[in-house]
Amino acid sequence: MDETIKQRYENAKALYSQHGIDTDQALQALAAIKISMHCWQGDDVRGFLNRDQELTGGISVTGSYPGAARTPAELRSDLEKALSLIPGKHKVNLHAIYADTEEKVEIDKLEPKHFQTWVDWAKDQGLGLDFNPTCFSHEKSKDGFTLSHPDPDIRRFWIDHCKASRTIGAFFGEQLGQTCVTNVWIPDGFKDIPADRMAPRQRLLESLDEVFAEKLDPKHNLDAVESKLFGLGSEAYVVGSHEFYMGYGITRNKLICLDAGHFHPTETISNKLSSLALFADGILLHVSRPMRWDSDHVVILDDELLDIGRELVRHDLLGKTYIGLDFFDASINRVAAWVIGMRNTIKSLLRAMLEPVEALKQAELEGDYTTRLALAEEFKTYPFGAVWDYYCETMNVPVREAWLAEVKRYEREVLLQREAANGLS
Ligand code: RNT
Ligand code: ZN
Repeated sequence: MDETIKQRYENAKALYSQHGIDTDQALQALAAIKISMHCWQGDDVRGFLNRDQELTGGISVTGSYPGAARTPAELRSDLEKALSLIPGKHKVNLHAIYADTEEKVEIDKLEPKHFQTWVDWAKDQGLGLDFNPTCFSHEKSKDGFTLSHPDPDIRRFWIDHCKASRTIGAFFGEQLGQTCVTNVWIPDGFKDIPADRMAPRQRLLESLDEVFAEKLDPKHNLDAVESKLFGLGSEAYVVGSHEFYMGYGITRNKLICLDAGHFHPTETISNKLSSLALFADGILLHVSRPMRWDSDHVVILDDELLDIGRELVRHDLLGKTYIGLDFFDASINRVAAWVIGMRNTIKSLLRAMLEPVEALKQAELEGDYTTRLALAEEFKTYPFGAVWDYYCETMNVPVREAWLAEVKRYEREVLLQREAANGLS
């Protein structure tokens, strides 16, 4: 243990304890929280099945930074590198298109065996896995509709794909002894003003009921449904809106997924948690950073991220909330993108744990809003960094920006070699 880090931590600990905040306890609680790191940051949401298909569904990745993973082995290597620079034990979130198989398999026929290598790897690494059906970047979704498609044959295809995905999720959960969250997001929507807003929603409702008809052991798999307000090419109308999935999730006992980029630009998901938690069985978060639109920027330690952390910690929602990341930036080193987003999300939780919540609530109850504001502001410059550094040191990951040198080395020795190999072929 580095003496300076330890000394700074002891000083910080004393300061926080004056407000009854136990930093040791906070760090213990923090170490128990798993964040689901999305695999798709590593290769710009391409996956390994149908690599010739373009990315569709109204989502978009910009940038051409070298070194994107091209194979499951490369992606796993990149994930391992990132995870080695992030404190704690976490989960990896896969999409169906990341199946690791030589077989030419259609996505409605995917089986657990197509993900066996991922499970073996996760076991070996001590990781949990989460899952998502991929209802985009496919011939059968190219007109923009999947589970709500007017053609029953196309609906059938996507229903079967989602069912297959749940089976795979349950397999992950059972094999790894950790619940898998299988999240359904579909792109369905209209670019321009619809004549009928109701019929697609009615069809989606029926399709989902069929997808979820089979009861699965909740210890192995939990289902989530993700809403959205608009996408590229679905500006006028998205079938699976927030209201739709609020109703669906609450009546069908599904986790409701809130993606930070899926609402109006000034609307925040942090402000929704304390409402939703009163009614929903559970919540899944897609922590993302929308800039002017659902742009999926790497999450930074901004006010909204801090507020998400606060809401989860203050209302003790961590037990019923699953935290996942969802961003894709191809303009910077992809491994660094993961490390930055994950470390920031963990920091936001720690920051929240080191706030004088009881004093703030008491001031509020007494109508003393002056104290509430003063205390909240002063705490912003408390030595949070000393506690964070100590946490990284005790968890055996690089302290402060030391991780960057490791990513740069990996870029030189591994990522840039991929480009060189590409150039030769
Ligand atoms: C799209 C949704 C969805 C996807 C991933 C790849 O707007 O946020 O979660 O980003 O499934
Ligand atoms: Zn999302």
